[in-house]
Amino acid sequence: SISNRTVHLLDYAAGNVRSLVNAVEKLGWQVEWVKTPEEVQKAEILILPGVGHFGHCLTQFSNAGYVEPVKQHIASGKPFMGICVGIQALFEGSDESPTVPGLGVVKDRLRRFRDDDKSVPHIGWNSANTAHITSSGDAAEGQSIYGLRPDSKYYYVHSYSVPYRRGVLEADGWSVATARYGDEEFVGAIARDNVLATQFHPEKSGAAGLRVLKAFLEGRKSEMLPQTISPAASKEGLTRRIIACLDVRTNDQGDLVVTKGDQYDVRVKEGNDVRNLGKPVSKAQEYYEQGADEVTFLNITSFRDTPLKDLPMLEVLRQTSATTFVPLTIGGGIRDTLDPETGRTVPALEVATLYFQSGADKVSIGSDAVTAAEQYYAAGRKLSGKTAIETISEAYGAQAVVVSVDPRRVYVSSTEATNHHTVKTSYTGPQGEEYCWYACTIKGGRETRDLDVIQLVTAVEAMGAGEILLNCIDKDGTNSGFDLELIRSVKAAVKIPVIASSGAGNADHFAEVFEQTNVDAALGAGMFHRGEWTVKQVKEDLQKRGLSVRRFED
Ligand code: 1PR
Repeated sequence: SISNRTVHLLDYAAGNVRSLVNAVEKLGWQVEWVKTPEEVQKAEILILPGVGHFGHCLTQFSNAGYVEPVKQHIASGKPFMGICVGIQALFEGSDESPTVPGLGVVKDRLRRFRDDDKSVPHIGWNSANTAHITSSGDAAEGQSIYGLRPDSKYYYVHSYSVPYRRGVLEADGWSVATARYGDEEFVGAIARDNVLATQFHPEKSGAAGLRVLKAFLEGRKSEMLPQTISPAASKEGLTRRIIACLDVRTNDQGDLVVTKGDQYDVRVKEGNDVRNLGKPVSKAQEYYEQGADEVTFLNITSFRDTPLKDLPMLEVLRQTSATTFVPLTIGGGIRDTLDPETGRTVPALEVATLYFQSGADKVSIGSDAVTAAEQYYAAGRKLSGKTAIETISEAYGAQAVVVSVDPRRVYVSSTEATNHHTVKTSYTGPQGEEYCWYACTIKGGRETRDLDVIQLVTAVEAMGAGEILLNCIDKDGTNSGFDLELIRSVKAAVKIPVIASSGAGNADHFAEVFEQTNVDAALGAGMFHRGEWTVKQVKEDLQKRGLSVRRFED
């Protein structure tokens, strides 16, 4: 018998569904899994999650025989919710995989965002604006669908979307919530009768997202907005993303602690202990409550341990994803790995899957990306199809793969002194050199390679990486601000989003990097761990300067 608070999730090897389970359970509902097409009919409320590649997901979905049973569920009038690829599946198809049909429940198709004026994938917090629903008379003034609010922000991570054409889906009876990215207005969510579908991830959208999930589970399709909220309140567009980063390693007693390097040296001067700045799970929760838009864990001793033995790191993710409802990135040790217990080499894709199943939304690849890029150039810019970036991106989508770059400045007297991509710098070198290039390093900066950051980011973009985490060893831990010259040169070289990292010491540094470069996100570590600043204070400061940030919602 089904207790009246059971919801069924259709699990077809999508990405991180653990967070969705955690969100549903936090709202007081219990999750049952649908594992076969026959089991679909026992579902009263059915949620179709989905992360990653449209073609990959829909092919698995239809090969497993789910198309008809899911269409019957929708036709039966029982509640149905699609999330991310789960909304895309409802359409007729996507340019991402032109030969793979969608369910065709909604008459329209998905197109790729243009990347001539903005980064693609579209990653971050944007609107799901229902304001025009009331203006078109579909609903009374101030009415909303499923708790969506015009001034709330929701977490999106996708490269394909349905362009919004006013009145078209509405003519088919759909209510449409929209968002704007650059000059493209697109569909953020749709609702009709028993169906709600969201391009954003409600389980990753903090309190605003949980509000939508709760309204769906409780069948509250439309409700009046609180008086304090006027549809005009919606501030269009993607907010500036502020990320809190926790460098994590085992201390000499074997406990996982949050630490922080000083130009990558994490040992404190006196006593030589590993700097211990707290417990990973509680620090992540603290930053979530301060309004961090994402949390990143970097397991900085990973090149010693094998991730399979990194059960503590998997446990940290399981615990964090139970209470922190914003995207989680995990880095450190994502590569083909020899498991000493079995003597078997575990492919990077299997290692990444362990992390996704534990609650990670993105994996970050550092050293292995440098090795892959060196092989890419050695093979004459030919893709092998076997790298960690390619295999994980193919299975989980580009947006699930971050490449973490650990560059250090190499000063040269002139541009002719090296074949590498140089920048003219305002911070002259020790002998007054006016040019420098940025050399990639591996093993946490312990080994410098003859590969520059432009070569690296160009290669990994070609392999299907979805985002660059751009650190800088010279700036790391200095509280002197980000390396704007490095950031501008990388932003000019790739179309995928870039996260500025290393050197942040105060809110001015965040304002500076957003005002003086077109970087997509900015990350802080030490300044937050040492309690000098909270994420909330940084965001309030940016707000005062007129920069769009997501306000924290309880
Ligand atoms: O090479 O795939 O196993 O990944 C290792 C990961 O660990 C990489 O992402 C690498 O950047 C990171 N890492 C390795 N060693 C260190 C170290 O510090 N000894 N952390 C390290 C590098 C970069 C950021 C840092 C920012 C901001 N730290 O994590 O938080 O620089 O710091 P700040 O705001 O305090 O200046 P793999």
